[in-house]
Amino acid sequence: MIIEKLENQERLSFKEALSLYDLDLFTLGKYANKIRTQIFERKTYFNINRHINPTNICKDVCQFCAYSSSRKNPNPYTMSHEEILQTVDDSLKKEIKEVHIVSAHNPDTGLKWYLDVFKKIKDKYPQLHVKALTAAEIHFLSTEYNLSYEEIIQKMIESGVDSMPGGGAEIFDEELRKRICGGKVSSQQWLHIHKLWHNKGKQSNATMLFGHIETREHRIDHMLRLRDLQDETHGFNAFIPLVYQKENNFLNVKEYPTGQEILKTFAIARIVLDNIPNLKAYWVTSSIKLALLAQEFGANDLDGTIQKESINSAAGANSANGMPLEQFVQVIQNSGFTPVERDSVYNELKFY
Ligand code: V47
Repeated sequence: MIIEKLENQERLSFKEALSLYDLDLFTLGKYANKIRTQIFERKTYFNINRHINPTNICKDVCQFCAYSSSRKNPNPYTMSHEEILQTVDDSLKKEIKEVHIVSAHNPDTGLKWYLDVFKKIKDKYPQLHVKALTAAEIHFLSTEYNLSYEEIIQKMIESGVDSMPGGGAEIFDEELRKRICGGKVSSQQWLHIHKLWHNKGKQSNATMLFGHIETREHRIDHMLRLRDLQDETHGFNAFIPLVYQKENNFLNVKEYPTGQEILKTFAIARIVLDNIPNLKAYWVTSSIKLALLAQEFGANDLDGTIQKESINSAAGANSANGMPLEQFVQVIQNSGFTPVERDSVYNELKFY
């Protein structure tokens, strides 16, 4: 019986995990929250960070993407290193501890443009954590410049990249992946790149894009592939379910997933991913209100203040300017949780 397994916190099979969706929301929430509370009590983690998206010119075509300039967004741009450094400089006034740098796959900039900026940031601000280059970008750089994944990873480490973000995972099912983002990094390659990164003793995150044309089966399959890799490497810090935003792209999805479906997916992730410690409700895609509610359904992390966000706001999310620190702390407190500022690898820095 599934309830017995939940009571005993036993590991679930594919079929059992899928059957969790048939439970009512509160039963599911009760078990997810029990696990969350055992590990984190009422603490909710966040960091003071800055997202930078240095170019939107992309040789790949993802149906869900509204950010790429080759799609419906007509404003191509590429930032110079000086502009990126100036952005970091400005953000430091707001006491950021992390820069999260993710770009499109721009074939015109050259490899140095992608990599040298990390070294420049690190030389100038050695205390800053650089989270940069998704597995999709690493695959792009590897094919574009005829280098192995290992070589790109070595260059990232030499340039000062501290950790890898979880982007580009989308949905691992190969058939579906072909339909929504055929041509870019495959599921196998995405997982392999993270494994290579973990084998260097480094940490990363993992995302899942849901609420578009995937099924519940696809989501469970996605989570189980991550659970398998995590058993091997233990390198994933956080799992981040990204709620699909439907504006300005080419994936014709009329309906938005319900709040219930989103919360169930968070709760199931907390239960199924028994080896990934942190479950991040990325408020940018779930909305802040649902992210705060997700704290009761297994989520223990709300990402951060962000300051500026281009990828999801291009697709309709209300996140273009991030959220001021005071407000961020206050909404977490008002929702009955204790905001805890963390660093990028989940050391606790400050309790509010
Ligand atoms: O990989 C693109 C997604 C991701 C849409 O590692 C969309 O801490 C929703 O990966 N609707 C980039 N999502 C963001 C990302 C991320 C965010 C926060 C924290 C971390 C982390 C990683 O955004 C892309 C893609 O999966 N995305 N378009 C869309 N229409």
